[in-house]
Amino acid sequence: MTLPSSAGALTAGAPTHDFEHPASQDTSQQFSPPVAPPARAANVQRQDTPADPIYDQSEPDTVNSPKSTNLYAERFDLFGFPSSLSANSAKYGDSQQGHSAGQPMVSGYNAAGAWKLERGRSDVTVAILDTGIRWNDQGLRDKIHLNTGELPLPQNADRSTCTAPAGANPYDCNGDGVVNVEDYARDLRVTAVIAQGYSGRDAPTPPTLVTGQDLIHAFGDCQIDPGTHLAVPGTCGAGKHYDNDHSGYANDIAGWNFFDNTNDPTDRSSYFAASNHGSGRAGDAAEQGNDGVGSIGVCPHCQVMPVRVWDTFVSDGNTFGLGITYATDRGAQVIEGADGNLYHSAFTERASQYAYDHGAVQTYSGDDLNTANHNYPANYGHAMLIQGTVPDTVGLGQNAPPPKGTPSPLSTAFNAALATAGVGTNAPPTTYFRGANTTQYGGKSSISMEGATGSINTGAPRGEPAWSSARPWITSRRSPCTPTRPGRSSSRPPSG
Ligand SMILES: [Ca+2]
Ligand SMILES: [Ca+2]
Ligand SMILES: [Ca+2]
Repeated sequence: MTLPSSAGALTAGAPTHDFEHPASQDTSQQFSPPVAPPARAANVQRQDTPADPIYDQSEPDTVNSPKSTNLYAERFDLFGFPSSLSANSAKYGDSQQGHSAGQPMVSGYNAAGAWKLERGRSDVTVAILDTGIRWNDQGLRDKIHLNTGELPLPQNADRSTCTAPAGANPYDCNGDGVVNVEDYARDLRVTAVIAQGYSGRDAPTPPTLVTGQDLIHAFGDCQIDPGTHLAVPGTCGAGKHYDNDHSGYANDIAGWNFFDNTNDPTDRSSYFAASNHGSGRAGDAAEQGNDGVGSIGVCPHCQVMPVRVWDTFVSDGNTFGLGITYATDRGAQVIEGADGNLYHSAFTERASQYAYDHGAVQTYSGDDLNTANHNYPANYGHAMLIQGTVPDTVGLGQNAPPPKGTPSPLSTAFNAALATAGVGTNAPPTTYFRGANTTQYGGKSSISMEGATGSINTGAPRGEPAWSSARPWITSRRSPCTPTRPGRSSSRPPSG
């Protein structure tokens, strides 16, 4: 398999292995917890760990900073090994599991093991059917899947059409093997929109960086010549709309907004608890990894297609179904909904069948908040229904000080004493398998895994089929036939 060049190439003088080029390809679960240096865990997953501060900040051998003393401050849900903060308190007790009885419980679902083999590809797209996307999210800004059928070829700073390297996608202006917003970084049509500014812009840091929202504002009214892939003069900014790729949705450059019926799926919610819900789940799946910032998604090289199906996480069923058909027709290999609706819709069931028939993996949240409701479309036959389980001590204990707080001499000394003693500020879990929903719901559950809510858990496993989709034996399942298009008008009403 050839990784995109953005995956990072080893350079002369650099170590011979790193997160992107792991020394080991052993994907198996590990039962040795991390240990404080200079000792070294007998655990390949503690080699070539990603440089994301939050990932393993509470383990004694982390190479990241800042450090924490609280299990719940790190991403132990991604571990395929026991956290050092639970290795002595949480052990497998089921004698039926002879291979692991008496061993420390593995704290996560082994994404760390999977990364030894696969970290994903930019041509694998996860559709996020949720509240939308924050365009300026540092870990997602350049991970948004772009519909090149609705975009003109990028230009150089002198307004000439950019020529991609031979053999590359013609939209890959910077030749890095990935088509994303960075290919428009020197395009004056885009930089002018950024410089002029517009209402509602999700400005990144620094604000001169290009976002998917900027491309929508620069090219969201353009007619694209299907032969030259250039914008037809006089069309951009004229307030008209063109369905250039005949998808049934006009100027759908970066996903679609079914709630407002526009081409701008900016993340918004009228319900405070759903604020940025879609962006959070997108991060769970595909947040940039090994970049020294924040956390890491399960499939860190995959892209996301934002599909805004509602403004909170309990949606209209038929609108959700429209999102499923859209994502399928746009070629998403994985369709995710960490949300859902409360009624059966024949249309949405057919939409779920349609996605299945075209080879798309569907992961939907089955229920949430320690409840036993039966969400749709998770109930349908081809969906992976995702639930959450939580450790028995979740919420008990916190950092001293909190991770973003200012350390005092007393708190620093307290944390140092705890670290020396090998304990954390959280109450030690005795099990990771306290059933939030598994004992209440029965046998429909496809995946029950650590995570405070079904929503969070649906965000994470959608990354897993994504990196699986990057493997040829999964990709080969995809139907070669051209899907039929939904019967939609080729024009959309103007936004706002
Ligand atoms: Ca590129
Ligand atoms: Ca279109
Ligand atoms: Ca990161």
